[in-house]
Amino acid sequence: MSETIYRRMKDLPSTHLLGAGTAACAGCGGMQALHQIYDVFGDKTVFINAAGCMTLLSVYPFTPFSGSWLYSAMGSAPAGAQGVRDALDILLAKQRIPAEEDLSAVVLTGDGSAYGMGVSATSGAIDRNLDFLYICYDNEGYGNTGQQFSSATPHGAKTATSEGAAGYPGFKKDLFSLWVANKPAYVATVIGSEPLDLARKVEKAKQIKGPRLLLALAPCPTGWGFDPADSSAIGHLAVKTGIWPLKEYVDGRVVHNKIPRERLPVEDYLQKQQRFAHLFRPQRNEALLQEIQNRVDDYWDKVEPE
Ligand SMILES: Cc1ncc(C[n+]2csc(CCOP(=O)(O)OP(=O)(O)O)c2C)c(N)n1
Ligand code: SF4
Repeated sequence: MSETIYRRMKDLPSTHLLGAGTAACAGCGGMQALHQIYDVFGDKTVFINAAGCMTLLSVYPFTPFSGSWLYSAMGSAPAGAQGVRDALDILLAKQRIPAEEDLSAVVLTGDGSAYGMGVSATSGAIDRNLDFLYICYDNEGYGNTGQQFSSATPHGAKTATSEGAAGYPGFKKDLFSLWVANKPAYVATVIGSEPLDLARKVEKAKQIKGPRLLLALAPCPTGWGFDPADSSAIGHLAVKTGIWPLKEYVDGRVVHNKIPRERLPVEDYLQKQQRFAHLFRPQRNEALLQEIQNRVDDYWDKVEPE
């Protein structure tokens, strides 16, 4: 399996398979990841895209996708991928299309679908060992409808449906572990601000068959409250503070790809976003800040050095 074709930034493709001029917000971290994933994965794809920010990309008769695209309901994109896969397999078996015209079924959803409404359809697809790639751009809320909380919202964040001094009372669901528990073919976390790590993982996912997840943290200027120009900086801080571990599950084991030797304090990441402003003003919420830090520390304490 080729893992080393992306050694330096200049090895990355600059094909720009996803066209410009879309309706996405400036500085969208989800778009940043999607551009890069698409360029490495290639356009022999059918995107099955559940309702969310990215469904605004294709508005008939315009589309930025150079391959195919299909709209689905929020909870049913993996079921849609099954239909697409079956249709392609039937066409191939009947020799109605030649083998080189085969396409990959690629699910594209936000966290609202991936962590919540779509979990049942995802579970079924993994049980059936469906050959598909699932891309989740995780902006930690229902972004397209105004950033209501989702099962991916971090503890303490302000959302449209969780305001006040303590923010969201729940805890971000561990989708990575949820997938891993189902023993799929491949699972990886990525982020657009780490393009080499992302490209290596997409290349790996491309060469594997079966259910595969690319889980991309998607810094969202609109929903998180930061300047669009800071999107990559926020992404770097998510990794350097240990909030977003870069890891993959392949061949039955979880590997961390970048273990931050000296992690920055989580508040370096939190204080740059309006959704956490109530933790710092009018006075610091020391207990909640410490709780968030402790949770990150506990995570990394359990990670074996590679
Ligand atoms: C069953 C259902 N409920 C509500 C909606 C309205 N809706 C459209 S997009 C959206 C938000 C989706 O959130 P997420 O999956 O996180 O994607 P994002 O908007 O963040 O891209 C909602 C609630 C819908 N389309 N279908
Ligand atoms: S709301 Fe957030 S995730 Fe959606 S397009 Fe805008 S920046 Fe991207």
